[in-house]
Amino acid sequence: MTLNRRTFLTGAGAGLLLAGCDLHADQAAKGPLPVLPLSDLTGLDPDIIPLRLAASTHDFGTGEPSKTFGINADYLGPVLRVKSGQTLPFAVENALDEPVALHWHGLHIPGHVDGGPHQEIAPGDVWRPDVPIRQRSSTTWFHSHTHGRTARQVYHGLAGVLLIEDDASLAADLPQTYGVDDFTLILQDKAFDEAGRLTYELTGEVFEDGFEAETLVVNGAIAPVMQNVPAGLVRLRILNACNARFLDLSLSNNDALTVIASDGGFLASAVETATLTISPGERYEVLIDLSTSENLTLQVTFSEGEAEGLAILTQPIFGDPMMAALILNRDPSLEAFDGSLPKALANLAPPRATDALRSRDFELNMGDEGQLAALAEAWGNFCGEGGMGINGQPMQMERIDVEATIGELEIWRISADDMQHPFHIHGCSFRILRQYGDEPPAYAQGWKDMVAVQEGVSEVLVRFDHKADETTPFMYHCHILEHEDCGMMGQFTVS
Ligand SMILES: [Cu+2]
Repeated sequence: MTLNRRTFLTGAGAGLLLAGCDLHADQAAKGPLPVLPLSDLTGLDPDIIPLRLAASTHDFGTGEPSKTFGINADYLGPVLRVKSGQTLPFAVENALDEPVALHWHGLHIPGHVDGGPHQEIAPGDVWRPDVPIRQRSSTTWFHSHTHGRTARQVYHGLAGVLLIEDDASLAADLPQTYGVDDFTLILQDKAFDEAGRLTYELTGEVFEDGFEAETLVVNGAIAPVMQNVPAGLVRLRILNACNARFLDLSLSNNDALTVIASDGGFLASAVETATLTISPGERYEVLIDLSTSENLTLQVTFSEGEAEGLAILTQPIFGDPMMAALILNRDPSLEAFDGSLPKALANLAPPRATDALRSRDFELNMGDEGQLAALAEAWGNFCGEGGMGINGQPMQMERIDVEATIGELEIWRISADDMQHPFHIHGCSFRILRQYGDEPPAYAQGWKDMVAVQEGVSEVLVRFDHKADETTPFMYHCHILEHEDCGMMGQFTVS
C-alpha cells in the first residue's frame, strides 16, 4: 500500500475536514529566518574542532522555552564549512547525562571514525576522531546515531551541517556568500503541548509510522520565516532532518525549482522540477531567481509517498495543505550575485551497472504492528525478535550482515514489505539505478547516499572505498529514525 498506515485509517475524516480549504500557503511570516552560525574552516589548519553536545532550552517561537539538546548551541549545531583535502581534528564532548554517538552522514571515511553505534561516547567523555575529507564538494551532515536513542536525540536537536567545498565549487559561478545569497535550511516537523513546549512520545503507532508532527520548523524556528535577499540568484542548501516525514517542496508562483546538487555533490547540469521530494536524511541544493519577483515563498507539503492507484484519486482531497516555509523578500539595496547559472556543473557519467561484480538483496520488514510498542519497551527502544528488521533479522550489534570488498562495484536491490522508507548506506555515495522499480527523477540521478524504497525494487550501484572492520562496521538502515532504533538496520564490513 502506498499511504502510511495511520493515514490509510484516518484519511477519510481528514479529507472531509480539508475539503474546501484554501490549499495555498499562508504568507504571514512568524519571524526572521535563523541563520545557523557558520564556522568557516576552509583555508585554516585548526589543532582542534570542539563540538560540545549538551542539554539546553530553546524557544521555537511559541514564547515558551522547550527542553532541547544542542551542539555548541541551544538547539542543533553549527554549519561547518570545510575544504576537501583537510583532515578535521574533532573533539566531540558528551556533556549530556546519557550516552551518545555522533555520525558523519554522507562522508566517505573509514569505519573507525564513522561515528556509528559502536562508538558511543559516555557522559563526560570526549571522542577525538581525525576525519579525513577526501570527497567532492557536497552538503553533508552530522547527527546522533546512538543505538536505541537516535530518534529522540535527533528530535531534540543533535544534528548539524557540514558543507564540503573543493577547488571547483569555490571557483564555480554560483552564489556562495553565506547568509546573504547562500543559506542552509534544516527542515523538521515538531509537536508542542498547549503551553508551547516541545513534546515527543513513543507509542506503538509512532514506532510504526515514525514520529510525525504537524508544525513545520526551519532552522529551529516555527515556519513561515522570512529573509531579505538580493535581486538575483539565491542558493538554498536544504536538509530534511525530520524523524520520519517525506517533504514535497515547491515555489509559491509555480515556477520550477532549479536543483543543482544532491546528497553527494553537484548534478551534471541543473534540473528543473515543479516539486522536489526530499526524504528524511536527504539533501538538495536549489537556486531561486529573485531578479524578477519581489518575493517568493518556498512551500512544503507533508508528502504521503508516490501517488499510485487509490492514492491518485484521493491525494487532492486527503493531501495536506501547503505550508509556507521560507519567504524570500527582494531587497535591491543588497549586492546581487551577478553570474548566470553554469550550463555544466560536474563531470558525471551515467552509472555503468554492467560493471557490477555482484548484487545483494535487502527487504525492509515492518514486523508485527500491534506489538511494536511492547517489544520496544521490553528491549529499550530496540524492538528485538518479531519487531522490525531487514531480511527478517532485527539489527544486532554482534552480527555482521554483509562483508564487502574494497573497490568492488555492487548492486544493492532494496524492497519493503510495507510503507515508504528512506534507505541510507554509510561510508559512501552511490548512484540510483531504479527507484520504486522505475527510473529515478532527474534530480536524484547524481551522487546519493539515500534512496527511497516502497513498492517495486529500488536499486543502487555502489562501491566502497574505505575500510570498516567488525569492531566499527558501517551501517545500512532506514532513516525513519524510530524504524532505525527499532531494528531496521544492518551492519557491514569493508576489507
Ligand atoms: Cu522505515
